[in-house]
Formats: sequence, structure tokens, C-alpha cells
Amino acid sequence: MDPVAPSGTVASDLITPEELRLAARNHGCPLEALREPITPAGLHYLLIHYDIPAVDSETFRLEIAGEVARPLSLTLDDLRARPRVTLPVTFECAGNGRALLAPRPVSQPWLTEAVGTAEWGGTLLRPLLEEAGVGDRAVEALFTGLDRGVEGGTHQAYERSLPLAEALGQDVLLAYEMNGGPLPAQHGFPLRLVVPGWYGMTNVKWLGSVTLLDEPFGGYQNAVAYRRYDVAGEPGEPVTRMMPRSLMVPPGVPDFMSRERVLEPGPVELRGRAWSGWGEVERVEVSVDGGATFADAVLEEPLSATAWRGWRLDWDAVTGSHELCSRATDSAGNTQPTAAPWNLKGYANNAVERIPATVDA
Ligand SMILES: Nc1nc2c(c(=O)[nH]1)N[C@H]1C(S)=C(S)[C@@H](COP(=O)(O)O)O[C@H]1N2
Ligand SMILES: [Mo]
Repeated sequence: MDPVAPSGTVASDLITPEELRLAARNHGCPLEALREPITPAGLHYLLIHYDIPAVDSETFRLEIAGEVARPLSLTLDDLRARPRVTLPVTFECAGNGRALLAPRPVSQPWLTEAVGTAEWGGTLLRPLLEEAGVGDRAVEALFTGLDRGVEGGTHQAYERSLPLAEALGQDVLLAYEMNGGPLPAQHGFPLRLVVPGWYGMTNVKWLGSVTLLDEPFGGYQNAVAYRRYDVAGEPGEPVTRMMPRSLMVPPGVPDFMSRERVLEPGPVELRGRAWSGWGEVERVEVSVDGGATFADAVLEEPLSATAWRGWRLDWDAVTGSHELCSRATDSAGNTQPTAAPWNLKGYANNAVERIPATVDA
């Protein structure tokens, strides 16, 4: 059975049925939603490795255990009775940009749209861990979700660990609200972890337990997945914080199939949002000629240290074909590359976005 190739594509470019199944479950953020500083819940990207688990909020307990002096078992009401904090936090999937790598690593085939910023509401993790009494031998915190599946041949709950110092970060949140409402089922109802600055896989949904470990976690999502491998078989490097990236609100209108932008000549305000997990976005540059020349965009005040930063630039669009790009630089000095180095699983491809646009009266 040969899929019909749209003209101009070659067979090796085609999305496989497995990738299509993942892509139909896990949707991206429609990029026009970048107009809004806070992404409406239904437009926030979604990534779920297995199935959405059924969780009974009445019998739900968060267990805090392992290397603690006093293990805790908390109901949702216990968590809601604690000081409530809300924080806008930008999430980006570590696989964002994967489908733009060549050859394309086979997994969820994101282009650039695996991003969103929600206002997460809940209670801080640090005071809870302090109440439980962090043991001297604790080196990592393991966050275990209530969802289960088989991945890489391994039966598992979705679970990931963080170094203890990161888990004790000032703004690490146990969230039971998204954008002022209860967490939607697909975003982790009734409770999820939110770790600002880290790639999305860190933010364990349907969180059932936090276990302090006396040695680094050797489970699948830390030891096998979410590592940068340049070649198969090497130990690889863990994927951690988000590399800087800027995306543009697509200007004009789209062509239905190609999604190329179509604009009228004259003044256009190019807008977008940029973020980094390594420090504040300090500069965004915009190009209308495919990156041959760049101009500095005007930066908006940051929403918070944990969320993306808006930018704008006036453009006098002239008739012809253009390639629109934007490039972010953070306070740690990281800048987006023109092409990101390939890696086996296709993580952290933060290459500069390219938007083909035709200006036509
Ligand atoms: N329990 C659990 N948590 C999870 C996942 C999952 O499959 N199961 N996916 C992770 C990944 S890879 C990402 S990118 C984010 C996506 O969060 P969102 O769907 O709320 O945008 O959730 C993370 N947390
Ligand atoms: Mo992800």
C-alpha cells in the first residue's frame, strides 16, 4: 500500500501511520493563539504518552514518601487548604521541531507548535517537602503519574525524577488549576507538577506520588528517553531546560494546504513571543529575507520570569516572496541557531523558524 505523495515530497518524507496516530492524539497550539499572553486551555498543546487515566478525586491521595522524616498522604482538600499560588508558565515539548530534522526521528512529529503558556494554580512543593522533612540521604525527587503504558518494551507508570535542588526550586508548583478552572483531564486532573524553565516532560500529570530517592533514578523516562544521543548506544546527555526560541504570530491569511502566508502590501505589525529556560529573553531579531538580514524587535515587559515575552516589529511589506524569521537570545548568551545539530530522538531543535509569505496586491 503506497500512500499517495503530494507533489514535491519523496517517500522518505512521508509521515508513517504510527506518527499519524500520535499526531492525531497530541495536538499542537494553533500559532495564531500566540496573540494571547495566556493560551486558552483548549489551544494549549497536548502530549500524552499513554492514555488519560481515570482518577477519582474523592479517593485521590498524593503520597510523599521515601527519604523523608514524616511521609504525607494528602487529599485534594488538604492541598487546596494550603497557600494558593498562581503562575504563568511557558511549556514546550522537548520534541518540538523534531519533524523539521532530516532524517526525521520517528516519534510525535511536531513542527514548531508544541508550546503554550497557562496560568497554573496550586501550592508550592518546597514547603510540603520541608514539612515532610527532607532526609540527609535524599539526592533526587521522583514524580510518578497515575497513567501507565508500555514504552521501549518496558511496562511503566509515566514517572521522572529531578535533582533534589531543582525539586526544591522556589517556583516549583503542584497545580490543581489551569487558567482559573480545575485542571482538564488531558492536562493532568486532579494534580500535576509544574517546573518552570524545564522542557515539558518534567511536568508530570496525574501526579500520584513524590518519592525522595537516595540514588539517581534509573527508570525509562530519565535513563532511556529524554536524553540527547548523537549516535545510538552512547550514554547520552539528559534533556533539561528549554533552549531559547521565538515564534511569530502568522501574519496575513494562510493558504489552506501549504499554510504559506498571503499578505497585502503595506504596513504590517509582526508580532510574536519568545522564551528560554536559561534566563530572560534579552533580544529578539526579525528577518523578512530568510535570515540574510535581521532587525531588532521591540520587547514587551515580561509576563513573569517563568513565561514567554512578547515582541513587535513594524514591517512595510513589499510585493514579492519573503521568508519571515525571528531569533531569540537569552541573558545566558544562548541564541537560536540557523540549523540545530541533529540528534537521535530529535530533542531541543530550536532552529530559527521560517515562514514563507507572499505579498500580493
Ligand atoms: N503523567 C504524565 N505526565 C506527562 C506526560 C505523560 O505522558 N504522562 N507527558 C509529558 C510531556 S512529554 C509533556 S511535553 C507535557 C505536556 O503537558 P500538556 O499536555 O499539559 O501540555 O506533559 C508531560 N507530563
Ligand atoms: Mo514532551
